[in-house]
Amino acid sequence: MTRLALTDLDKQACDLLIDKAKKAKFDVSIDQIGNIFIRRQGKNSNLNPVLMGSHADSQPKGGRFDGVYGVLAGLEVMLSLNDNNVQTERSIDLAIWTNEEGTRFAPAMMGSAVFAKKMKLENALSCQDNNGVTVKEELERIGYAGSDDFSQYNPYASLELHIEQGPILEKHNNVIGIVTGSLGQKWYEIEFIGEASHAGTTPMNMRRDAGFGMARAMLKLHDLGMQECDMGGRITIGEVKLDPGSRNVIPGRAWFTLEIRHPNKQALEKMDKKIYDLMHHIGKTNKLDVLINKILSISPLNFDQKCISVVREVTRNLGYSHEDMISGAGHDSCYLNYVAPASMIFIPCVNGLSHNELEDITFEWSEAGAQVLAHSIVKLASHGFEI
Ligand code: HGY
Ligand code: MN
Ligand code: MN
Repeated sequence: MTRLALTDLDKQACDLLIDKAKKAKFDVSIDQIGNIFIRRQGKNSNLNPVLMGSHADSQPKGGRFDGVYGVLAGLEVMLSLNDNNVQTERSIDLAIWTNEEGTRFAPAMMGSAVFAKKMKLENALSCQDNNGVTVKEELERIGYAGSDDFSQYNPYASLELHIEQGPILEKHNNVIGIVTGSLGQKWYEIEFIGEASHAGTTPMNMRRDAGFGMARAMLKLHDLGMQECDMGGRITIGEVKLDPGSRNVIPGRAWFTLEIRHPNKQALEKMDKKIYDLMHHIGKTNKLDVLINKILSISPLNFDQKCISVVREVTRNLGYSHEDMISGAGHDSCYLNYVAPASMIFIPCVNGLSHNELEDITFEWSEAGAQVLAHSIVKLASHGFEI
């Protein structure tokens, strides 16, 4: 699956979802960053709606369930309420957040960040992909540059159903993860700048080799990640570019992405400081300039206790095995958590694998997640329920 944000495949998926929603007579709105809101009307339109949501975009060579499972389950919940003539007090909304993965256009969770006013719309619209194409140009090209104003939209509560993308639930033989919080994360783009020159004529001690500078940095960053391993810290380098990128030219520039994650805010800040110190030390000792651009910073967070208790009570009543857990992955709910009582529901994935074509779930897990989402959202939307 390679359904990158704002590509024709992303458009195709969203067109399909909107078509299903319109056939079921749900209202559909699209905001200026392309977030899609599908509404199933409740009895009392004066009350704030309850919100489900997730994303449709995937990683390159990613899985078929990350994000889109939560969207399809949300739509299935709304269609099942129609089939059973269930009228809820509050309207029920389903959001499809633009560019959750942040792989084509960094940073991640862009649509929900703009919605939660944690990223300026104009900054998001000006983000470029590797070919210099902007978010704005692509939204216009695929017809998702919406104009519906959601700046005053105030969800009563928000739930997101998602695959865990990790090994814990399957290992513990539990079907439902009651998600109580999420790791914090920071994203950087780092570049070492040396001097391109001939691979054959330049003696080793006269080089300013950005490539080997980056290699030294990568090893030191790996050590930093391993030091934090037992405390739940993580460090990943996902993309690397050498310039000019020729096998017989000493790289003059070496650019790479770096992301760090940690459950503890202080530890995350300490890792952040160590990264700057390390990179500048490597630059100095290897006669290289260093550019560090931090493009995302989200603190570790706790989801809303009331939302969590609704999910836990529903899961217990439905008899599904479950456990509390924090999310290693970032999700749109991390931003929703700033603007509404929010929490998440996880189901396992086979061998804990995600962001990989082998990502898979069982029908039983899929159904359990959808049932917990359905009963939780109906409870939150019911008459007299106070969060
Ligand atoms: O990277 C993440 O945590 C998410 O999958 N976008
Ligand atoms: Mn996801
Ligand atoms: Mn993902």
